[in-house]
Amino acid sequence: IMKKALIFGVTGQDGAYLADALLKKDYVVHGVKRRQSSLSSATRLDPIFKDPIQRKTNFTLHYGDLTDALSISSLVSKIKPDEIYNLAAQSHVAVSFVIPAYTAQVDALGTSNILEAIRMNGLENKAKFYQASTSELYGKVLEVPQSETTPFNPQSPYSIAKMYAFYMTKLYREAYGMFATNGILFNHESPLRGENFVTRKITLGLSKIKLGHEKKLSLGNIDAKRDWGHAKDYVNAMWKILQTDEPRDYVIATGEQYSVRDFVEKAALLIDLKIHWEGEGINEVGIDQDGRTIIDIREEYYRPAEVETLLGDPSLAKKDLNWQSETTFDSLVEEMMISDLALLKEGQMPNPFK
Ligand code: NAP
Ligand code: F7E
Repeated sequence: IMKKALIFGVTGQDGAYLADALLKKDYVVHGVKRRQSSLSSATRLDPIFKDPIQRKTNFTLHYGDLTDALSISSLVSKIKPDEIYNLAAQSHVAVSFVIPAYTAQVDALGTSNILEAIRMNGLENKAKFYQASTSELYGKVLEVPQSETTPFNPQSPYSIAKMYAFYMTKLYREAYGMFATNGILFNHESPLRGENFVTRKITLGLSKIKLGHEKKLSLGNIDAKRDWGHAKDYVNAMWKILQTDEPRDYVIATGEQYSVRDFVEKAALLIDLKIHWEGEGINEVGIDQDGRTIIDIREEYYRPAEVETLLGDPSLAKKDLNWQSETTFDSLVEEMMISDLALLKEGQMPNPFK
């Protein structure tokens, strides 16, 4: 019989890649989307629903919201899933400083709502639970590189809400014997990345400059360093984490680090823009070979507290899960640039799931 998965946050970047991956593994997939004013809020799922030979018959969307405990409980009791993936969140770190309480409602209490729904419906021994934890938990890092044993030191309302969710997941594993696990995922990107995260902002912004739609791209702290992988590889790790014999938490990362500045330079070179930098701090600018200022720095994109550097140690995942990041930094940047250029030129991006 086919396994049933329930994905919260199915309309997001990871939700779309995970739905596609599970359908390809012959799962019956149920996804939860929230009510939005626009009917096109599930556009990341279009390639799945539009594919004629696709697995769409095994794919159902339901309305629900993480802040509505009964809506979650009723979905869990109706579907009785074998695997539950909680990818739903207010996931933007900078925005979490503006709406901290809402971020906690969704990212912290929302997770508690799912865990309770599993328990109260008597599914502790049936439904495996995956929680989307994050490298942001390490925050102002206390050890380099960061592994499963590195202490947390969160620096944002987002990461503090996620810390509650991390420990609730661990608690339900230890207190109730549930198969409940955290993937501590470092940044992962793709053509489907939200447009206000820095990588996508860069590939979209540079594409607009290249095509003459815009003159400049404004950024914040370009010296921040991240360990960037590809969402496609990372959703595979989520699935693997739920296929082990013993539930435990795993760091998922590439083990390599680049700065935002590196990302900008690499992406620009792919469209024949060679950037050099002048000035310092918020007065720094990026100038191309024709002397045009195409990058500037704005205070508004700095955060009240910054996470300067993140670098993961994925060796436990390699050992236990036989998982490792497959996509190089260069090919990640290239795929995102090609996709955004196509999107702006032709009104459509290449199918990201091919
Ligand atoms: P994303 O693109 O922002 O997607 C978030 C998803 O959560 C969307 O489907 C969103 O729905 C949904 N959502 C938000 N509030 C909700 C609510 N109240 N009820 C139900 N659903 C709600 O995030 P992502 O990049 O795919 O990341 C997936 C998860 O992993 C998130 O929990 C994120 O915090 C975490 N994470 C991400 C990274 C990364 O680098 N991408 C790294 C570590 C951890 P709408 O489409 O309606 O907005
Ligand atoms: O920022 C700097 C910014 O917003 C990366 C989320 O998926 O990954 C993500 O969080 C860095 C930061 O991602 C701009 O200050 C400079 O240092 O792309 P980001 P994030 O904050 O690392 C973690 C793992 C998650 O869990 C989160 O859900 O880039 N930066 N200039 C900028 N960032 C943005 N967004 N915009 C700028 O203009």
